[in-house]
Amino acid sequence: MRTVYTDKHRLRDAKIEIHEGTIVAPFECPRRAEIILERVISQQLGQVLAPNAYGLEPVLAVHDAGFVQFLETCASDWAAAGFGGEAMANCWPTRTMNSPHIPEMIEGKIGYYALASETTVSEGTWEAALASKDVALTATDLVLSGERAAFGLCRPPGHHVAFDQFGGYCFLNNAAIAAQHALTKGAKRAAVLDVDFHHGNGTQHIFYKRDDVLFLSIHGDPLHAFPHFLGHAEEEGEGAGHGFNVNYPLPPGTTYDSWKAALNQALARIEAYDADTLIISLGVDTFKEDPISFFKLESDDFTDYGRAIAALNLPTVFLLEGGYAVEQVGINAVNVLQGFDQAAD
Ligand code: OKP
Ligand code: ZN
Repeated sequence: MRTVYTDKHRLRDAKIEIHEGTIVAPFECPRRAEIILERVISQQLGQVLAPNAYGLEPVLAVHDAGFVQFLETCASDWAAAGFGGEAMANCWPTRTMNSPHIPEMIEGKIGYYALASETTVSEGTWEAALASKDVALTATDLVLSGERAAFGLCRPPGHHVAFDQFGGYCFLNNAAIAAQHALTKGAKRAAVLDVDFHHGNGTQHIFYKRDDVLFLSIHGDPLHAFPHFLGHAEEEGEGAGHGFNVNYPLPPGTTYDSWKAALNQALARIEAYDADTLIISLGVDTFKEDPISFFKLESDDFTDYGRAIAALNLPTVFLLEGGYAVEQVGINAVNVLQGFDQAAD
């Protein structure tokens, strides 16, 4: 399959992350994408092409305009306020402080639009996020125009971003933007299958009341893992969307056997839904050596589940999400894609 990539991802190059009580270099770093690109090339997965520019229309189809405006000016507003370092939230409208007012001061505003504090907004972040959604949309258009599958090598990732909140290393929800784009272009039933270690809370939130996007996520139980507050099995969708949100939370130490059992259930649900377009939120932080996750997948397991996904026989868009065992993310991500290509007709 073909890969969509641009080195504009490098513009997202934050220097700090708050992690377990200390300030560390971000796990979500430019090297991740470069290693995956190197592996795509060395394995001759297929042609690598640059993204087209889509502008903001497909973004505003799933995200709040005020939120998008905030992201665009956040880093410069932070600097203009005289603050140093990178923009970060330290105060939120929590359960006891609900009000319709959006703060004007950047310190309050970033708290309003953030769902976590580990992720700073650095200079260049917005341009990188825009390029990342262009990668996702270009890969989606390859599939909509008849290719069996495509790989959007997105960076920064996207699945934690809700209608109007960013966090978890993500700024725009690439998978949600791609799914909505497919529907806008004529698809009737899109499925988003999120195999990243972390629950795709943002994608769930965006499509929670809808039945034209089936969302399924296999992830570390939120009682034990980020994003901590969403991703439980009883979250099944609301209104018309009831039954179209499916979560498979799994416990610490989960190995491939039980992970694959959840995947098989998810694949059966996608078949029953009769999806016409499949988007995979492809995080490879399920790997046993991932530094921030607790599943135990081996590199060969990624190949195996790539084959299983191909057996659905659906036009399939793979979009990169997480994966932080930097030296192995290339092998693991490309294993999924090669497994898929082996089994695809
Ligand atoms: C992004 B993606 C580490 C806790 C984790 C944020 C994790 C974001 C993961 N201190 N904090 O889903 O891979
Ligand atoms: Zn993740």
